[in-house]
Order: sequence, then structure tokens, then C-alpha cells
Amino acid sequence: MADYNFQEIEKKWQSYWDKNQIFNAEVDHSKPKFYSLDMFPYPSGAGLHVGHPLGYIASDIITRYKRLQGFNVLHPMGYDSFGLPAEQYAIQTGQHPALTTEQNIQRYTEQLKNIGFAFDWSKEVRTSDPEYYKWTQWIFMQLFDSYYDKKLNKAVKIDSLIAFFEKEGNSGIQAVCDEETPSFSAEDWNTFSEIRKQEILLHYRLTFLAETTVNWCSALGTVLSNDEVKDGFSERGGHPVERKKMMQWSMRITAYAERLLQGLENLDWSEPIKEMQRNWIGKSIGAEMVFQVKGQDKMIKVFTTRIDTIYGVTYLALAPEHEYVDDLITDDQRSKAEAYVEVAKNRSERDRMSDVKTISGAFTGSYAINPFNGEEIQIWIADYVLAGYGTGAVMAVPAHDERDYNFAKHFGLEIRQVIEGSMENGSFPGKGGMIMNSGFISGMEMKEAMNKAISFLEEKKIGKGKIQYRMRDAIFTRQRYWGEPLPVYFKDGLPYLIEESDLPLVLPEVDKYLPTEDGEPPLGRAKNWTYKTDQGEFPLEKSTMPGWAGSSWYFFRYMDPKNTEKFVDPKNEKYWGAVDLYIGGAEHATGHLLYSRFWTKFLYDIGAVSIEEPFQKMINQGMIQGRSNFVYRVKGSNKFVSFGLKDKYDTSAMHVDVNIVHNDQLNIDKFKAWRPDLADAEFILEDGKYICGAEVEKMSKSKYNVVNPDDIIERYGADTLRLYEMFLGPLEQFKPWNTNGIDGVFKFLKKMWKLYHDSHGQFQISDEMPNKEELKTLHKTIKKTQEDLENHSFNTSVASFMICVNELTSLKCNKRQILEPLAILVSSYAPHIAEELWSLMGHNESIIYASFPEFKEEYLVENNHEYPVSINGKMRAKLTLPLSLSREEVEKAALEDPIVLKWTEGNPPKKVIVVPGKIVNIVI
Ligand code: ANZ
Repeated sequence: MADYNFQEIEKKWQSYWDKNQIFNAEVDHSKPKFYSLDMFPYPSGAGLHVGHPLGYIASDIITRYKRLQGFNVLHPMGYDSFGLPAEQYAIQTGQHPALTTEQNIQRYTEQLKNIGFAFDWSKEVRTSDPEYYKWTQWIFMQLFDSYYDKKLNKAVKIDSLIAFFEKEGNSGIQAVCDEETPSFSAEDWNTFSEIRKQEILLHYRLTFLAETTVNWCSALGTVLSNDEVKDGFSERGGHPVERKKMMQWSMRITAYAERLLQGLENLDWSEPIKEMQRNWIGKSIGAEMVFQVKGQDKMIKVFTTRIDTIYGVTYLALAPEHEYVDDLITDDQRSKAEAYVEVAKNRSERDRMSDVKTISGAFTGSYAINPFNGEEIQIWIADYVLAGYGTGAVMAVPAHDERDYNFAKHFGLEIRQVIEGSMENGSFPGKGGMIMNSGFISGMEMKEAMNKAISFLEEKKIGKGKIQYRMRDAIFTRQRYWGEPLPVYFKDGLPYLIEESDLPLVLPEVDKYLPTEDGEPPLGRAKNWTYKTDQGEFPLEKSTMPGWAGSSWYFFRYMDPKNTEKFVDPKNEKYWGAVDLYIGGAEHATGHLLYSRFWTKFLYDIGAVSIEEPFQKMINQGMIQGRSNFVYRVKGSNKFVSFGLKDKYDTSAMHVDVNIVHNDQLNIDKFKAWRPDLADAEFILEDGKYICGAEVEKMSKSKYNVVNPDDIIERYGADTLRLYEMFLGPLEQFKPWNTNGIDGVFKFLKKMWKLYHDSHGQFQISDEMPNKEELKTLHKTIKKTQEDLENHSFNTSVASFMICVNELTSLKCNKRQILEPLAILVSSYAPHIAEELWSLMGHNESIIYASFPEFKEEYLVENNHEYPVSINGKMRAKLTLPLSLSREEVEKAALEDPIVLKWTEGNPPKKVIVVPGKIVNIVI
């Protein structure tokens, strides 16, 4: 083979890898394990674009490197294949989502295989496969069957809770439950009906059915999670979203709030992602206390982080949705207050939180009593108070809280300072000022004052210290078709689990993928969507699980994907353990990455897995943006003017498909074929070319800047694509896809290929011993590559390969002892060419069985030194001498140097100073 025929080489090795299944990983206790995971894709109809494989290439490089180091590597791939787009497509076309999903998966797999990934395809999982979601349903059942024991600080079987209730009722139990759970004694419990018992248990179960305020999107006909809603509109499709109360399944993730927070400490993740999770969890340490309403037997409970400011409270503020609002509004305030509540309720929480400028509120007409000083204070309704946080009511301290301050200013309410430094003079509290004008806590520091105030609350039984989390329980159902059915049926209106032996509960067929006429989810259309028990036939749950269900545990299934008895065999799970490197997008910071941590902790609690944190180290790759190209149409004409001349005309820019532009030059014939309607357009050229403008934007179909990896591979090969994606810049950075530099990378591979071939293109390497320079080039590259791989600095490695190949080319080096290790170094990045060269060098086994070359420091040590020689203080000559020479030998060599001789004219100098390894100074 003469030339670097990448097409042939790549096909050959891809089919070799496939046939020999060399990347299949099985438990092997003789080797250390390395579990490398990529966030699995949703197989969309559009296929992969060049941005998608970026992270996969990086992790592929790491896994190949780890194999060379002797690790047993698990590097799987699969599909997160339930989801809305397939369902929307099904609604439009009537095609079953399973069908389109299957087609999309085939295309994805083909595209991924073209890139030469070292995936263990035998471990592939698909979340929409009944054999997979059987176990998603099984985990749901375990959650339903468990409650959170605060004393043991873990999930425990619900049976032990029932046993406790039978003996002692629920007053002594330390369990996480809903706020409004009623108290009962053992006698009560034992006389409760079955229905009542089940109702009570729902307050404790880790997945439960309850009336919840949800984000309802009527255009999509479904509930959305908070992270699927952006500024009051659905993230997909941009449809309006409203707040609505509905019966919904939820996951009691709040039970795990503290563990989710603490667990972050030991994870090797980027600080911004950890911080996002901390903020999402939102831990606040404070106090809860009640204020008696004057003249009514109502108590308003507030949550405050600053109980030390209690003497500065000048009013209470309630969220418009607060349950007491109606009762508190007095007749003389009614019309104004009710009108206000109506408007305020319809603003989303997000708007209310982000909008600090609009100040609105209404006085209820009622008063509350501050138990610390007996003062009567006004009760207001204010939409800056959120219904879903704390108790939905605040004690307002205008002198020391910004929102209270703005509100009080606006409505002319009292502002009373109780800490040194106040809002009035631009100083926030919490900076350690002394408490003043505050009865028995005057003169104290903040901490002490808080402790004293909390003791007072506890003594009077009107409050207590309280830790509050901002995080809410996670809503778990969607009114959609293409998702996992919940393994639940209803008897007497209450949910029961189906038998484990009846799993999987397979998604039924429906005539249409739309809600029913009476607004039921699509499963309402299924015939016989019922469950038969000895007691009769009962309706099954009609909602399905959300997108995040299947992805919350897939990393376990990869370890043992075909197991029909368990979701993973403990032996496999113990061996593979936590993911050693997780690569994926930062956009999952508060969704997937929290939910999977939660499920893992739960599975750990019930003894199903041995780890508490699924992803030990994570890297978030930056997005590859599109580089759009533009042509410039002269307004009102059919003429297009080249970029450099466009300012001479009145033009409008138009996106043009980047695939018909090369190095910013437009292929005019292809343009005409692309837009037949513009086939008769005229082009005003510069230097005979039509040059396009360019801009960096999101990669998207509508901007015609999507680049398909298949096209790059056809033109340059997968090895070039892989190297080039890494060469674009640091992995974590956002960067535009700019093919202008891709030729350089391609040339590098051709140059490397040439090193192993003679001038006639014949493979030829020599068994001669390498010289020092060649060894130095090689070892410099080994050192750099290894350092880069350890630091995940992929772009710099590519640069060092290029330098290495350039140096070896100038040294005309074709020695086996240099070129074998070089092929190994490059093999993680450009595996196809490396395999080919490796086999040409006479190896019968894949290069993945080679060992990573050992770096030897000795080859980098300089043996010679270039001595500057000065004569009478002026630098006159340079002398390269071995470092091993003695002072006398250096002096002798210097004095014999022809240039020095010219100056000394052969006479002995007055003085010679030699600093070995540095300089020579001669005085004549
Ligand atoms: C009195 C006070 C005085 C407060 C002061 C702050 C400063 P974080 O830290 O986010 O937990 N708050 C309580 N519930 C609220 C709700 N549902 N909507 C809006 N605000 C609410 O914030 C807790 C503080 O936010 C609480 O402490 C309360 O105001 C307010 F100088 O009470 B504070």
C-alpha cells in the first residue's frame, strides 16, 4: 500500500474490532478496573452532528490509554430512548415511537461505529426496552415500599414503619413525612380501615401520590419539571406553562437533601457544578415560630434565618396562595386585597423571584402579635413571598432585609433598626453587628442572640430551631405515552403495587398518541389497561415515568445488562463500583446528576449496591458551536456580493449551508443546486472567488451550520476527525467548529504515515539502534503525552505529536525502536492508523494489548553545553563541549579554538576563568 488510504484502513480495523469483540469487558480480579462512562444520548431523528462526539472522543482516548496501562476497562454505550420528540413525531405521523426510535438508534450506532470508538457494544442498554424498564419499575416499587428513617439516617422497609405504628402510633417515630401528616396512637392505627392506613402510609413512602402544584403545559398535554420550564415557557417547543394543582406521583428526594449535600465534598467534580447542586438543595439554618393572629385562634408560622432580628419585625407578609389569606382579609380591605391576590397568583415563582423591581402587595386588615414584645403588627399579602418555600409567610424586618426594606419604603411601613448598621445606611445585617433595642437579647452578638431567642421559643412552645432546604420533592409522572408505565393499580382510589412477578408492565398499544377526549393521558386509550388480582380487576395508572427515570440508574445496568434475575449481580457491581470518569454536558447539573445520586443512595440503603455516589470524577465538555457562513444579497436584486466588497452595496445577509463552503469560499455550483430558486443568481467576486462571511452561533439546522461527522470522515477519515476535535481547544471550553484547520491535522497523519514508508511508498523500517537525538524526541513526547492524558489536556497532546513527527522527519528516522512506541502513543487518539502501522510492523495482535511506553529521564538530559567565550569582556565565540570535561580540559579546548586563536594570536592569555557548564572568560 503506497498512500495513506484512510478509508480502507478504517473500515478494515472497525470490522476487526467488531468481529473480535476486543473491547468487551468482563469481571477480572487479576486486573485493576477502570469504569469510563459517557452520558448516553437520546437518539434524535437528526442524527449526530460533530458536537455530539466531542466528549465521547475524549473518554475513548482515556480508555485506550488505561488499557495500555493494564487496566480492565468498562466503556459502554447505550440509549436514553424514551422521550418527547419521538412521541411528538408519532402524534404527527401516526408512526409508533418504538419504530422511529429503533431507526434512530440504528443510525446513531452506525455513526458512532464510524468514529472508531472502543465501546463494549455487547453491554448496550436502551431505556425503552421492556427488559430494561422492568428494572426501572422494580426500583420504583422498592421506593414505594420504603420510608426514610431519620434516626438510622437511611431508607427502611415500610413494614417496620407499620410494625411501629401498631405498637406506638406515630408520635415517637422519627421519619420523613409530609407536613400535614395527622398524629395517631397505636389504638387509632389498629382500628383504622385499610383505606385510611394506605392514605397515611402515602405520607411516608419514598414515592407517593399527592395533590401537588405542578407546571402544566396544555399544548404538550403534560406536566413539566422545573428544569424543563424556562421563563414560564416549555423548554421544548416554547409553549406557555401554568401552575396547576393535580394529583401527581412524587419522589421524596428531600429526605436525602443533607446526604446529597454532604456527598458532594468527596467528589472530583468542577466547583461550579457542585455549587449549582448546593444552591439547588439550598440549605438554610434558622428557626420556625408562630405569631398569634389578633382576635382569631389562628397561628401564622414563619421561617426565618435571622431570629436575632425579632424585635425589628414591623409586619408579617404572606404569599398570595397562603391558606389563611381569605380568612385574614377584613371587609374594609376585601375588594383591594382580593383583586391583588388574583393578579399575583398568576405570576410564576420564577418571575416573582427574579423580579425585584416591581413592588406590589395588599394589607389584609388583620394584625398579629409579636410574642417577644407583645406588639401588634400588620399582616400583608406580598408576592415576593413564595408559597412553596419555608412556610409561605415571613416576619418582615425592613431595617435589615432588602426586600422587606423596599416593600416597607413603598407602602410607608415602619423601619426599625435593631442591629448596628442598617439598610438605611446601606449596611446589610449578618456582618457581626451588635444587637440593640431588643429586650433580653440586646447587647449580644448575632449567634448568641439567635440561641437565646430559640430557647425562648422552645420554652414557650411557639417555635424551634429549624433547618430548611430549598429543594422540593421531585414530581415523577408525565401525561405521556412514550415512557415507562408505573407498576401501580388503583383499588378504592388508592394505589397498590402489582406483583413483582408481573414485571415488566409493558406499554400497551393505543390508537393515537394523544390525550383522550376527557383529558386523560394517552394510556387512557389502551384497551384493558387493568390489573387482575384475586379480588377483581382494577384500573392501572395511566401516567408514565419522566425522562429522568431510566437515566437515574443505567450505569449499574451496563455492568450486567442481560441479567434476568437482578438489575445487576452484586458481584459485578462490587467489581466495577463507581464510575471513574464521567464525561457529559454541564446542562444536567441539577437534573440527571442529582436524581442519579439520589437513586444510588437509596439503592445503597436497601443493600442493593455497594456505593453511595455513582460518579467519582466528572468532566463537563464544552459545547461545539456552529460556525455559520453568510452570503450577501444586494437588496432588491438577484445579485450576491463577496464579503470583501459588500460594504459598497446595500445588502442583506443570508445563511448559507456550511457544507457548500470550503475555507470560506463558496462553491457557486453547489449553491445553485442547493437553492434551485436562486439558480440564475449573479455573483460579484473578489480575486475570482466568492468569499463568505462567518459568525459563531449555536449549531442548529435553521442556521445551516450543522456539520455531520460522516461527511468529515468520508473526506478525511475518522482519525483526522478525532484528532481535530481534540485539537480545537481545551475539552471544557466552548468553541466553534471551524474546519479551516482540519487540513493541517490530515497532513500530519500523512506525514506520520510517511515516516514508516520509503520514498516509493513501500513500508520500511530499520532495526538500527536509535541515536540520542531520536531518543530525545521520543521521550519528550512520551513524557508530554502522559502528563497531558493524566490532566485531560487533549489538545496539547495533539500539538506534541505534530512536533514529534516533524522532528523525526527531519532526522530521517525510520527506526523500529522509535516508531513502535510512537504508534502506541498516537493509538489512543488515532487508533485506525496506529493499528495498521502496528500490524505492518509485524504484530499479530491489536495495539490495545501493547503497553504504554516507559518514559526514561536519562534521554532528556543534555550531554553537551554551548559555552559562550568572552575575550576582554566581549562575547567572541561559542563552543559546544561535553559537560563531562574538567575545568582544565575546557580551558585547553577554548584556547585551541580557531576564533579564540585569532584573538590571542597564539600568546598565552593573562587570565582564563572557566565556570564549568556555564562560561569561559579570557583576558589578554
Ligand atoms: C427575617 C429576616 C431578617 C430574614 C433579615 C432575612 C434577613 P434563605 O436564606 O433563602 O433560606 N423568607 C422565608 N420564607 C420565605 C418565602 N417563602 N418567600 C420569600 N422569603 C422568605 O432565606 C430565608 C429568609 O428569607 C428568611 O429570613 C425570611 O426572611 C425570608 F435581616 O426572616 B428572614
